[in-house]
Amino acid sequence: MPHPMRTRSTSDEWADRGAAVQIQRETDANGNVQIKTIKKGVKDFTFGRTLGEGSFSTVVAATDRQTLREYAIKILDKRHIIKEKKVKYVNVEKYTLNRLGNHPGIVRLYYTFQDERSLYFVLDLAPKGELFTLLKKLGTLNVECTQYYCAQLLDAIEYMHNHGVIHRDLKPENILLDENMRIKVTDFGTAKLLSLPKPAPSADADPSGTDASEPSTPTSTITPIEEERASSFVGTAEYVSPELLNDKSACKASDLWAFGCILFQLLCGRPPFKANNEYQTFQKIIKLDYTFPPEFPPVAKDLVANLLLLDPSKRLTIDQIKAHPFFSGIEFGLALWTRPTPRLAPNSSIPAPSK
Ligand code: CKG
Repeated sequence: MPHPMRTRSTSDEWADRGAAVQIQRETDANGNVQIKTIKKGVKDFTFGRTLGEGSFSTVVAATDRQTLREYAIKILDKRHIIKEKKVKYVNVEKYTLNRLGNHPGIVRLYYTFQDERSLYFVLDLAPKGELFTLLKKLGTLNVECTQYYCAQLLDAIEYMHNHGVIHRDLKPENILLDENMRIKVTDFGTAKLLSLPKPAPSADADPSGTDASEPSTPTSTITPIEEERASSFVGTAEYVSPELLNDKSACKASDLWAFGCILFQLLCGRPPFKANNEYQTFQKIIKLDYTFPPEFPPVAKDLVANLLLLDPSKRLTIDQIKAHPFFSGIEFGLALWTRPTPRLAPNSSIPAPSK
């Protein structure tokens, strides 16, 4: 006989069961710590315009009814994900976003909840859209703007890598802009999660030593995902690294290859490797077949040339990139996220590609 509760499964009941719970500590005027439990579900948001659509998800702008704060909510179709065997990918995205919750240049995950049909990821809204759209509008970016956006991107990549995440699909379409025109990296659906070294036990640590946001046995749970994905193409043709094409393996330096492609593209309006179809683009990548326009700034040329190297171990490291003359005068760290955004302007010495 079916359990009486299970036959009574209404949408409302689901919205409650699937609500996300966030514990917030607040200190009152007397210095006493108050523990507040915040429960969020579908009913707490007003859903607005669609920002993007993928094969398994739709991203919409939404407003928290109580605080009036705006978010982007990614709505994933549970039946479709299960049917297409993509459950692991959704989990990887959630674990990754949970790991990367505290960087100004990375879209932050605030809550996840579900109802009968869908999973919901409540994320930072980046209201100014894609860096790619800005680039299309201006044609190219001048050196000052390129330095600014590339320094922010490098800072975000460093944070990801330090937290055991390889993005694997960095491209201008996945770099969004917040209300101050600063970057927010998004789309961790194809990220690779690396096992993190176990932190040394501290006095206030959870005695179980586990992180509720990730499986408690990272090696057994995460490794099969890495192996399985290493054998299939991940990423976007123009930014994919030669090691992924040749050995089907991605490493941290693969994100720095994509970084080099993006730097090139911001300055001259087109990616370094582009052909009429994916196959020809891949051929160009594995042959390192690209050229700089004659007007390309020599100092940027030196940086790109030392990133677009077939052997990932020969590419500059993040510390070497920061110390490169292209970034001279740039203060990395928090200052990058508080300094004013430069006036957005194209690179007048490089002709914009024809539209
Ligand atoms: O996670 C995602 N797949 C995702 C997110 C995260 N997709 N989008 C929509 C855009 C992604 C890049 N390509 C175009 C669609 C988002 C997203 N978008 C925005 N803010 C936050 C997120 C969270 N903002 C946009 C504003 C204007 C146009 C497009 C996006």
